Amino acid sequence: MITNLFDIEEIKANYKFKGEYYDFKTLNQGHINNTYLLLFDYDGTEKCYILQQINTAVFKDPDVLMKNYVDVTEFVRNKVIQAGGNPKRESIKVYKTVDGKPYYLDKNGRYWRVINYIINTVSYDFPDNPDICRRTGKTFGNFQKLLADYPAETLAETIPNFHNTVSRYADFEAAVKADKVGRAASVQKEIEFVINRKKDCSVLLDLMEKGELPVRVTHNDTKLNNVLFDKKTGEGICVVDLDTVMPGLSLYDFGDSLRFAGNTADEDEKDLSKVKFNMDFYRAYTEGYLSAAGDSLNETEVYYLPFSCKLMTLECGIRFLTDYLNGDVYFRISRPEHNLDRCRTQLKLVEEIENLYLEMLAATQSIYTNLK
Ligand code: GN1
Ligand code: MG
Repeated sequence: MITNLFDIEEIKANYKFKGEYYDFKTLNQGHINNTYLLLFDYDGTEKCYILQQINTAVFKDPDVLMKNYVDVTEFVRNKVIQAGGNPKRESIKVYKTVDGKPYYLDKNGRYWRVINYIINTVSYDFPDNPDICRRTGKTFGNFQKLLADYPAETLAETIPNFHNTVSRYADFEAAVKADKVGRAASVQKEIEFVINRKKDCSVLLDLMEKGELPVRVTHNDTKLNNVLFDKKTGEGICVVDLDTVMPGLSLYDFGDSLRFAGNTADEDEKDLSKVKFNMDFYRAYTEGYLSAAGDSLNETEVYYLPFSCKLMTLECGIRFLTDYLNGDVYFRISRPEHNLDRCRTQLKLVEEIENLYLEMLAATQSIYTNLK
């Protein structure tokens, strides 16, 4: 069967799948890669694989990307084995092609990878209760710890300057100036909002330069739906979407995660009155995160946890606005003003975080002190 999405015969000929292929489902949760679930009948039982098309407009060097991806997933797998866990459920495995490659380049020049599908798990697009946040914080805290002794120098930057907020700001300024698709005049309010917060963009990088914030190996895309929870136990068992694992700051992961999990509304909600920052979710996430990673963080990292929520939300708002100004060339959109709607929720959330800032600082310090 040839769908316009992929040619299953070509994919099948290049991988050693178990069983007879019978169908696929589209699993497009993210804004970047295209993801499908391939279904096979293996002697009467269903066997599933994940097929992903790598977005080469975003990840420009698939060889570098897949080297990182394989190295990181194997590192995680070995750690899981060492800790007596179940690598099939707690780590990602990259299936090699018949010629032993970690990806398949199809006849149309598209890059594909096949990874394991972890059954009996659930992921969330919205945290229904603080406990989900606590478990997410714990899972990302553990992930941070697990990568603590990863040899960072062997890791390439799959997207250079990914969370470099100074360079994100410069890209935004350039997009405003170029005004490629003539949208700048209609988003003056959003542009002003960002310009007024230019100073925030250099705070963490300055601390990094001074050696007060250590460079670590981080995930860099810690959205709630990048954690798989065990259906039975409810525990976070596997962190997915590892394309952006690179050297970074722990605060990038913490802030980015709460940008998403702390928002009471969807990332693309049009009704901004629904967009609030949920302090109960913040407290629960922070408890989970610090219980897992707290003893490996320094005091500056802990002090800047609330600020990182503001900064990473601002960064994401800047990225959506920049993409809107550039004519929607980066994030997948499903309606004309999608990136603008996303940008607006993020900027509203920045304001909410600013208003709660002192409360967040106090909560963080008290959680940290209680854990010590
Ligand atoms: C993208 O692919 P996805 O949806 O997990 C983006 C993140 C953004 C996020 C915003 C490689 O993540 O950086 O925070 O959208 N990933 C990349 O929802 O740019
Ligand atoms: Mg994702």
